[in-house]
Amino acid sequence: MELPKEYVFKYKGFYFGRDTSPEYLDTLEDFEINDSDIFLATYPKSGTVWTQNILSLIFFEGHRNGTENVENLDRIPWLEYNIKKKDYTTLPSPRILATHLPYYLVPRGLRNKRARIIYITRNPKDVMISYYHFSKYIKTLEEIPDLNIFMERFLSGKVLASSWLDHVSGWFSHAEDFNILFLTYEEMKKDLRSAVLKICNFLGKKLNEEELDSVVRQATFENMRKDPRANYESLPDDIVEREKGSFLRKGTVGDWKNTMTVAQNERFDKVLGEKIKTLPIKFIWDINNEA
Ligand code: PPS
Repeated sequence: MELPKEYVFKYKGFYFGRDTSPEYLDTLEDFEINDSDIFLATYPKSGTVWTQNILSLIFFEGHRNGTENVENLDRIPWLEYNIKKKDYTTLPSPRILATHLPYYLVPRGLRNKRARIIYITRNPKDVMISYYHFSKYIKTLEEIPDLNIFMERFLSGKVLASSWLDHVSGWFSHAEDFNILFLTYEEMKKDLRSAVLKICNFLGKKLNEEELDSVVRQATFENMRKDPRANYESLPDDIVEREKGSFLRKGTVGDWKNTMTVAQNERFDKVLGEKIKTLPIKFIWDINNEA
């Protein structure tokens, strides 16, 4: 089954949304990489917007102290969705770009291992539930109100960004080709300060205690929700269905338990359970129960 063409198209085996084109994607292999570049790579709904804000707070003093009012979408734009048709060569250094690309479609220059990549994973049940709600909120995604149907799409990779498992296992099994730091949404949730420090260490950025406190405070779910630079609420009405949700929805670990039935959970485990165990990640499925 192929997906409706008005929402997505397939390029080199991967589903993209209509905010990009095959012609633009063709250029990305040769997208010129600077040694100072930073890429934030994720499968959708894994903590991209959160980490975008953390990186903005770490690197842009004006963002941290509130003297600059630049939205994260402009600060850290999407590589493959150049929505505002910006010239990315003019971004201030270090350039920071977000991407949902699989490892095999990123610019070739990243393989010289000088530019840095941060890859965030999240337990796939929470990813799926977050994605399910998101598809109702975003008009450019096909809305699938029935979770059973959405789950089958998700499990078979018939969604924008294709298979969660292929994305995660691809990046992990090719980690040696890149200069990459892996983090999980759940570790950020459990101890944000340590996660911010890990990011700073990886990126060679030194913050004093006060600056670190400020990053952590402004990157909490509650504070980000209130921050117009970080909450994506300025997206236009032709993209979002405001009454149906928000980008920062719940921000918790284990929300899948509130939504999936026992049967749905069993079905999920039947398809992905054994495969997940082959990944080098110890997923946390519920913040109160790490088994
Ligand atoms: S996207 O559309 O791919 O860019 O989505 P992404 O940003 O990767 O993931 C969205 C989920 O991340 C949650 N989020 C946060 N959780 C905790 N703390 C903070 N600060 C935070 N910011 C964003 C967001 O709420 C989405 O998860 P759900 O479960 O839907 O709430």
